[in-house]
Amino acid sequence: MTLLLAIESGGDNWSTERWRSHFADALPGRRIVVHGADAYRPGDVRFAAVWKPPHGLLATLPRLEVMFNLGAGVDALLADLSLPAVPLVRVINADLAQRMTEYVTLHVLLHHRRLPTLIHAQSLCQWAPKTQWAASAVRVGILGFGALGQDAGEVLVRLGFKVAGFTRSPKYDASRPPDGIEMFAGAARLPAFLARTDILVVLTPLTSETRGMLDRRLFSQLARDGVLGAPVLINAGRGGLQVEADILACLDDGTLGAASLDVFEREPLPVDSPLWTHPNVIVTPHNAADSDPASIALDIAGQIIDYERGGKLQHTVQRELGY
Ligand code: NDP
Ligand code: OXD
Repeated sequence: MTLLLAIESGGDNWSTERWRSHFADALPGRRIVVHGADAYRPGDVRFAAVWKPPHGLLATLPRLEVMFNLGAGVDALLADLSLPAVPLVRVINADLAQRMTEYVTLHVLLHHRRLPTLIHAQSLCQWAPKTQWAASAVRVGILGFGALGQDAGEVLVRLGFKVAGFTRSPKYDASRPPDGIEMFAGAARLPAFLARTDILVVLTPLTSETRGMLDRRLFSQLARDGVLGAPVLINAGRGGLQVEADILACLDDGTLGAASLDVFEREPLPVDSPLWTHPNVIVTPHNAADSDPASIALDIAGQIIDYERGGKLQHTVQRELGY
């Protein structure tokens, strides 16, 4: 079998040679070819491991059996309208969840503990203690309570926050929700979920349903009676979920108090975006949870070996839903 590796993206983490060497270790004796670097016959490729490959590339592989996306979100891949109709597997892995949980807890805690205000006071050499509330006084709502949201939710509960999770479809028996987490499901329950949320953590995929959902209409339904004074937005899902003009306007008129944004409508965030310099915004460059080549290559190798023995693929994407 030949596995084609096709990666087209910026950061150090996506160095093709780094990924190639982990795949070579995980699949000894198999042929691994890198798009753009190695010669290969398209008809030999049975598996492709990809991150934002050029549109049209996968359609040139007549014997392709499975596509493995090297991240959790498949929106960029599904935007390729020529994508072959073979199974698409995405990343669900403990390392990725751990990294996202670190990001989410870091940002929930820094807003809860008012760190931006304290750092600002330090820059002015001001000793300015601020009231610190108990975590139990703060209601965190995780919009998109999937593989990543659940992991973060468990840690936030352990830290003492009041946590709620929102899913598109009912996932949990109402009498047995995940430990300590209040569950909401379906569009009709979104207003109730938002109304009890002081810190909104967004971990939904980008689909035709979710595009642009983080707008003024949604922000104005968040709780107005929280101890933080105004609601906080943390978006580590996708930039296409958010309307940046609304975020800025809502920060300026107090509908939102602060935001931590890891993802943007355009990436890299253009240098002239007012988000860079807004005093109540923390910008991170889409690296809340990097894909780890060592563990992901091992997971994919395990799936390939199992699949060749007749096993069922895990974590396949429901293309009709877009995630
Ligand atoms: P999952 O598919 O496991 O979870 C997605 C959750 O979103 C599910 O609970 C799903 O509901 C819910 N959802 C889907 N559609 C809607 C909707 N229309 N309204 C409200 N909720 C909805 O994905 P993961 O947890 O693995 O990943 C989530 C996203 O995080 C990825 O799609 C990716 O975009 C982003 N990501 C960002 C990274 C970064 O570094 N910034 C790194 C990794 C991922 P249901 O349970 O009913 O299906
Ligand atoms: C992902 C990402 O979807 O890194 O995994 O954004």
